[in-house]
Amino acid sequence: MPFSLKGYVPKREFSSSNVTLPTAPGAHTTACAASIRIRLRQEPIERLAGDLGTHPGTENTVRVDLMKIMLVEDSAVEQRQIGDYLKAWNLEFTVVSDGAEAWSLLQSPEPPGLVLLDWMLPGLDGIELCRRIRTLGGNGNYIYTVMLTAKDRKSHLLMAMAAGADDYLAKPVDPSELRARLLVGKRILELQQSLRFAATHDFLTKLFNREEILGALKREIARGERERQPVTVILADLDEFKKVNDCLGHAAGDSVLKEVAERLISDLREYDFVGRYGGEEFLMILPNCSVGTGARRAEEIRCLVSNTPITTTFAKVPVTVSMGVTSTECEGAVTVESLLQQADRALYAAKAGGRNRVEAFGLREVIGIGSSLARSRRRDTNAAKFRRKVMSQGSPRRQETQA
Ligand code: GH3
Ligand code: MG
Ligand code: MG
Ligand code: MG
Repeated sequence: MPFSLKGYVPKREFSSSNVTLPTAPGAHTTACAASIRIRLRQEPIERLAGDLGTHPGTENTVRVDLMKIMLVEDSAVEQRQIGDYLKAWNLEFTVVSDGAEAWSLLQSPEPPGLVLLDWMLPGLDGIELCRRIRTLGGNGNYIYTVMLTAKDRKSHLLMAMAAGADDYLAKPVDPSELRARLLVGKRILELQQSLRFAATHDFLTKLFNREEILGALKREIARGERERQPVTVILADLDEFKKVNDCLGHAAGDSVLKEVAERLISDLREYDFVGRYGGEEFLMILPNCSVGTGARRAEEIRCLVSNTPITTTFAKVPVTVSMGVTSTECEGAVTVESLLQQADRALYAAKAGGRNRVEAFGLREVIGIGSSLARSRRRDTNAAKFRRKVMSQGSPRRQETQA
């Protein structure tokens, strides 16, 4: 996410503090009443020797802090012992001594990836907490749960697994066994994250896919309503893109799509969203942005896409884009469908008006892009001439045909 450069998952930062774990029985009561957050230098996981070390992260994503660990344990002795192991391995962790408090932290927007969970706890016990953890996951993040307990009968093991635990570790905790459990947890979390990324992102451009960008739009409309802030939507469509494929081949077309995606991302703010809406269509969402500002932003993006030709294996391809802009401020019921319909109509007007231009739904005069339209048309003519020239010279298909 939180890409969120929208389209990705945001990187989290943790507060840095040196926290002394409680040393005497009872001392933890105060120290752990609030969760203890520990950040161990700058490189929390990466410096772990080998096995628990780096995980690759997917291109264009920002890693979620998969191995941020929460230790839920009410015994000061166990807290210190397990805490010492985690510290020695340079892992980032939080200690909580009460089941109810752990539950409230687990429901936060950025919960830990892995929970080491004691069975017997004040407030909620570990089994109940485990059951509740399995009701979470609406945001797609899996929480890997390892139950820690002195109970060692097979029936206990079964009970923990049935409640939703992923693994089980007998107390007193042996460091090698703990490390082994963490390794498995890390592997499962990485796998889960890569599956989630694949399910929510476009394979080629690594932007949000259609379903995900529409989900983001729905959420942003609701947020805008709550906060009484406008949300602007930009629908962008590459001009005459079919010709790129026809003349230079599909691979060149793919390179163009990837580069355009990069250019779109580079011009957006951290809290904007961009996704691949269809073949050569992109949808951008600009929260807290009026339609006038949105149209000016679209114009900036249009220039960024068209100003420099895109280098592909076969040729440099001049690319232009047309855009339709609308916002929740515009007339009409504000729904995902109505906004998309308005953006689509504005985009259609941009295409009909000669391409390589921005049209805003119902606000053409107000946003004052009239002067840029003349420039757009001139550029469009130049770009079209250039494109024709490139296509006629650089086309591998044409060369194949001629041969
Ligand atoms: P217009 O200016 O009217 O939008 O013209 P256009 O050629 O861009 O539009 P049209 O809808 O005729 O063609 C869109 C093309 O986009 C056709 C399709 O082959 C191509 N396309 C869609 N998805 C991909 C893709 O993933 N890779 C490549 N290389 N081409 C794609
Ligand atoms: Mg206990
Ligand atoms: Mg299209
Ligand atoms: Mg097109």
